[in-house]
Amino acid sequence: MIPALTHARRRADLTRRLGGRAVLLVGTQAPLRTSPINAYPHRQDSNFLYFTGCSQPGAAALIDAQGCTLFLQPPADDDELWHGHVDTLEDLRLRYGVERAAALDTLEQTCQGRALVSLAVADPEATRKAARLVGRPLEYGGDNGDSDLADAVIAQRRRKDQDELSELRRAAAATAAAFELAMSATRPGGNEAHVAALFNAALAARDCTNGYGSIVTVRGEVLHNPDWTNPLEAGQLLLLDGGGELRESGYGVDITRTWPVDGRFTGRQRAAYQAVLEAEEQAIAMCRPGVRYRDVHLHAARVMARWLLDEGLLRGSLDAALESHAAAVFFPHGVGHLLGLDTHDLEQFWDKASYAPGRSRDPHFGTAYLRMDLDLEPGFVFTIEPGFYVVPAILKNQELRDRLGDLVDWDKAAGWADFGGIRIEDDVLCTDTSPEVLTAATPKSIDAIEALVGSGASAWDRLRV
Ligand SMILES: [Mn+2]
Repeated sequence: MIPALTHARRRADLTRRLGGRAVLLVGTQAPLRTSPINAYPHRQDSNFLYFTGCSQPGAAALIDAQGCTLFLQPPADDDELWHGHVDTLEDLRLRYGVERAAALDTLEQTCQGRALVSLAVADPEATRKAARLVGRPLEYGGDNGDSDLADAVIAQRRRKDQDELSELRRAAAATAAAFELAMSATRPGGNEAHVAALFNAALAARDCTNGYGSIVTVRGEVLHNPDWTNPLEAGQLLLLDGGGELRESGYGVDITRTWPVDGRFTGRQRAAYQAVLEAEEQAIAMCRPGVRYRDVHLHAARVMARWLLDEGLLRGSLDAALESHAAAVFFPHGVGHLLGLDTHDLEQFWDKASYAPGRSRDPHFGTAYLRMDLDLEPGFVFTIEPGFYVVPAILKNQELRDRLGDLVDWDKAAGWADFGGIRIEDDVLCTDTSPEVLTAATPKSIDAIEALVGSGASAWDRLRV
């Protein structure tokens, strides 16, 4: 839980950064699933949570040198019948530690004639409302409004404070337990959905939701495979990319592990796993203040390229492999991204939040997907997640085949068809000295994984239909 005093300190910092300009923040509404009574679970906008801690759908906040007014939907007469105890506005004012709490229908009048800055949110209707109140268009997915406000929010949220780190550590502990349950239950038979259900159950038992749709798949080469329909068979690798998000504060982690369905890595799987693990650990060890994140990515790609050359999947010299970005054929994404209240933290501001001024995306296949290129600072939290994938769409991509030619042994790569994918992902805090791996408790070594997978099948047995 983030204390109300911390939210107050963040608001004071924001006001200071903006030279006293007044900020209007609007919260999101839950998107409807079928009708107003059947909405999707609501998750409040991350900036709104960061400055208020208030998760009430549709709330708004006015922050200026006089403090903060929260605008909230007052309870309806029959709310108590349907929802049990209902807080009064004064209860909520005290809970969130704000100077004033007011009924939502007074927002419009309060904003009238005032010079305000605001931000777009992921809910188009809420964004339209904010735009109307500040008298300017707001567009989601870039500056989102006033660029000074965006800069201030980015500067504040990018460096995690002690309260945020303790939330991330709690989410990491819950997620480690969920991975242990998922690994211990995995064995041939059943399908991906069974593992996903256990993973989610373990998170729910620890006051967490999923920060994003878990990827639970034996087709790990499909990078964002959202389905859980494949049967689990001996000899396959199962990739799980998932993270618990704390219900109250919204902080969550992002972890990937890959393990053999039958609990034993084959020779080929073991070699590939060790290469990815080596790339991941070396990349993590580099994460110190002042280091350019792109160099961390390139180093991970170098470790992978060396192994790919040893394995014969790439040909020629290491220099030629690096210069041509040939390793991206098997490691086609970036090494990671910022993490915090959002799984891809601050991604609503796109590269403004995660690329340093003057830097932009590299045009090369692979590096083009690098989501971050900042010089690391203490307090930054981000993922490190190299991988190895055998992706049919890449292997048959004629443009890549023409460009890379003999640098890739395409025939040999064809012999790896059906390998799937391996990704290993941890969440890392840059400190003044060595990096801290916030997610270190989730089993990762080959020995730990082989000891755990299939070791506790009873929950699994009951779940199988
Ligand atoms: Mn990730």
